Amino acid sequence: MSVLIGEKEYFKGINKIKFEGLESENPLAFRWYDENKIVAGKPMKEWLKFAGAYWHSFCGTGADPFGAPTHLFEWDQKTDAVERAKDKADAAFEFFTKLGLHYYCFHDVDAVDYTNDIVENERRLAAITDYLKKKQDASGVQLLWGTANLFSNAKYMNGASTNPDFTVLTHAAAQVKSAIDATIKLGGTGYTFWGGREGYMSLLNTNIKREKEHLATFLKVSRDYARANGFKGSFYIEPKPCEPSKHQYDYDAETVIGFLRQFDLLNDFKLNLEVNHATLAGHTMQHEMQIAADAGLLGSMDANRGDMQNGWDTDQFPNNINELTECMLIFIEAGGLNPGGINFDAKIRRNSTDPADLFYAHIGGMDAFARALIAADQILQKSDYKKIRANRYASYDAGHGKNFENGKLSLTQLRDIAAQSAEPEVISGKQEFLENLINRFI
Ligand code: XUL
Ligand code: CO
Repeated sequence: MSVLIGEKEYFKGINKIKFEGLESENPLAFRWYDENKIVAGKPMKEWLKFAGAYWHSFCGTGADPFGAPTHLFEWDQKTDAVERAKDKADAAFEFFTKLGLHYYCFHDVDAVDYTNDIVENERRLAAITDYLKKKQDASGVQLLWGTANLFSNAKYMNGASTNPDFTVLTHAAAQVKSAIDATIKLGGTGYTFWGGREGYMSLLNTNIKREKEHLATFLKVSRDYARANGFKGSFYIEPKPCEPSKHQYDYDAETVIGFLRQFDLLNDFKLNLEVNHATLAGHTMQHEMQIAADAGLLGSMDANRGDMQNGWDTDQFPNNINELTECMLIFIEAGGLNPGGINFDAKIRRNSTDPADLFYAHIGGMDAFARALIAADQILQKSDYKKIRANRYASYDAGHGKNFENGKLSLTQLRDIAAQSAEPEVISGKQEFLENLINRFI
C-alpha cells in the first residue's frame, strides 16, 4: 500500500510505518505486526483485518463534560461542509495508508457534518461518498462497515427506532437509508447498528415490549432495503448494556442472540463485539466472543479496553496481551471473523495532543493483537490446552454419557445409573495450570 497524501500533508514528518521486529527501538515501527507473516495458515493481515474508526481519530476533539476540545484539527477549518469533509478524508486516508490499515469504518455524520434538513444531508453524504470512493480506489483501503449515528442529535434523546414518537423513527429511517446507500456505493462488507439510546432511562414512562418490537421492525425494513439494493454484506448488532441510556436493549451477546432469534433475524445479522462493552456488561470479551462463536454469529469486533478503576466506556487502545491472547484462542478456533474485522473503536486521551500520538496508539494496538495471535497459535499447536479441555468431557464421549447427549436416557434411567456407580471422583479443573500455560507462550 503506498502512502496517499492529499492537497496538504497533515501528518508531516511521519512516514510509512514498517515492521522492524523486536530489535527495533523505533517507536514508530511495528515490532510484532508483520502483515505478510503466515500464522496458522494465513497472512496476519487476513486474520487481523484492522480498521480505523473515523469518529474517534478524525472527529473526536478530546472534549469531555468538564472541558473544551484539546484536539484542534487542521482539516476541520473550511466553512463549506463538503469541502471540510474532503479535507478530513484526505487526512484520514493519509493516516490509513501511512499506518498500513486496510480498512476503515464511519458513521454518516463522521464523514460529513449534518444539518436539520434531510434532503441537504442526503446531498452532502452522496457528495462525500463519491470523494471517499476515489480515495478508496486510489489507495486500496476498503470500508469494513458503515453506520448511521442515531444517538447524538437532540431529536434522538428518547431513542431512535425505539422512540415513543413515530416522527423521530422516520427521521432515523431517513438517516439509515442514506447510510446504507453510502455503504453499498463504497463496497462496505458490513453495516452496523449500535443502539446507544435504544433502551430506557426510566421504566415509569417506557413500554419495553412495544419498543423492542419497533426496533425489530426497523431492522427488518432496513435489511430489506439494503438487500433489495444489492447489499451482500453482513448486518451487525453491537451489544452494550448501558451508556448513554440507563439500560440498552442490546445488552450483551446472549441478549442480542435471543432477540435475533425471537424476531427471525439470524440469517442476516451477526454480532460486532466491543471489549469495553463486554466489561460494562460484567463479562470478559472472551465470554462475549465464545457466546457469539458458539452461535455462529462472531461477525466483527471493536477493539479497545476500559479502565479497571472506571465504570464507563473509556475506549482506550488495547494493550493487555494476556486478555488478547485468550481472545485470540477463541478467534483462531472460530476461524477468525466472518466477514468482519478489528475496528479500533478507541480514542487517544484528551491530553494526547501530538500528531504522532494517534500513530503510537494504533501501532501499540496492532502489535498487541499480532503478539496475541502468535501466542494463541503456539498454544493451540504446541500445548495440551485443547486436550485438557476436551478430556474434561470424556465421560460423554461413549457409553451412557453419549446416550445422554443423544437424548436417549430418561431421568429414571439416569437415576439407575447413579445408583449402580460409585461416588464421583474429585477431578481437578486445572485452572492455575492453564493460566500459567497462557503466560508461558506470551
Ligand atoms: C459506542 C460505540 C459506537 C459504535 C458505532 O459505545 O461503540 O461507536 O461502535 O456506533
Ligand atoms: Co463500538
